[in-house]
Amino acid sequence: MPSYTGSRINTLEHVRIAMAREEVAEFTIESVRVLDADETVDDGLLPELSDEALLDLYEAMKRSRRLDERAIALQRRGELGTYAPAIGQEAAQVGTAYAMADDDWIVPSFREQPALLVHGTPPDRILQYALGMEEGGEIPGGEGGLPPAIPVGTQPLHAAGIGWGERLQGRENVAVTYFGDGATSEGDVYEALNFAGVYDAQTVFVCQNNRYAISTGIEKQTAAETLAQKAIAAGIEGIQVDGNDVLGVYRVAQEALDLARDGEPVLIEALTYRRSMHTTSDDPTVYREREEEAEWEARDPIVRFQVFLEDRDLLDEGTKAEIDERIESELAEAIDRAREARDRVDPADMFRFVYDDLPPELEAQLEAFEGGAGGETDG
Ligand SMILES: Cc1ncc(C[n+]2csc(CCOP(=O)(O)OP(=O)(O)O)c2C)c(N)n1
Repeated sequence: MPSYTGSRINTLEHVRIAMAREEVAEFTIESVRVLDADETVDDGLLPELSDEALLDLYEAMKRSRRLDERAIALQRRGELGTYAPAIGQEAAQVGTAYAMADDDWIVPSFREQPALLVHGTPPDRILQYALGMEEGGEIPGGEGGLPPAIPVGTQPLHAAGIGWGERLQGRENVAVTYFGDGATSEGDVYEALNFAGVYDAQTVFVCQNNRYAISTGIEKQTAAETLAQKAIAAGIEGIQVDGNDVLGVYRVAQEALDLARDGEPVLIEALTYRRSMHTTSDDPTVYREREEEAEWEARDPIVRFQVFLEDRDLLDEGTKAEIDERIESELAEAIDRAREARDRVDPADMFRFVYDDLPPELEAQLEAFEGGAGGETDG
């Protein structure tokens, strides 16, 4: 009778060796990259995209980057609430969203500016969301997407349900949902993958492994080698892609969307890096090294793609300036529209639509607010 202390491990190993075992399942996870950080291109994998489409991808990434930069500045001036920049993650999102059809569903978390812009949400809506306005969560046209989800890991379940609903209705649309590496530690994400597998949901799960969940590094998130392999237990396809390579991401997303339209859900792990703060309330300098940030700056998805376009004579100084000017004027107009929308809102609305009868403490806050106390309540 083996004792439980000291000899436990040996005993288990002994049992393993003694058992006759049969291999019942085997799997591999593949990783895709078309455009390397050193600008090597795998021509065989290049997606079929016109020159115009390639420039579109570039402009979409730059538009999102500039929106983030302007939003951070607005937040610092006290004009916006908390804002979560996607700086560094543009390729992972633009590449996937660009492969979607207009009437596919986008099911975002809270850092999805690049994907939302590509899927047709105007920048002023995104700013309105950060202004605390419910209209900011609307998808233009009223369908084809859900508002941002702040509770981590919840929205993949919604996407699995939507993807199943599309299948039940005999339609071809796919639900594409975005979440982070941290979200994969939430049970909801496994439930979503599992449900999608069982019910052949028309869903693509895009996990942006940006290496951080606020200050928690990826090494504390999982003992698994990849996040893509989390698909295996759910019986669905899992694939990894260099998330800073917009061409690779687009290529993988195209295939994933095709599979999902046929009722085969896919989990994509896009390897990327959150180059900026978690949100405007965060200071990454307290938990990560400058050297690490510098390494990823060199792998920036926009710079990498810009060099590719320049090498192929698709982008010169004139075109770059045109793109920058267009983005600046679009964003200036969007900021004006967001400010106008904000000025039309009565801030006391926040007290009006949750309760039929306001609880006493909120009643007191409302009175203080309307009495011009400027929010100085004890709530
Ligand atoms: C259920 C839940 N727990 C905790 C939080 C607080 N929180 C907000 S973002 C975040 C980290 C999310 O990390 P990840 O999923 O990797 O996404 P990323 O922020 O990197 O895009 C946490 C813990 C939350 N919003 N919801």
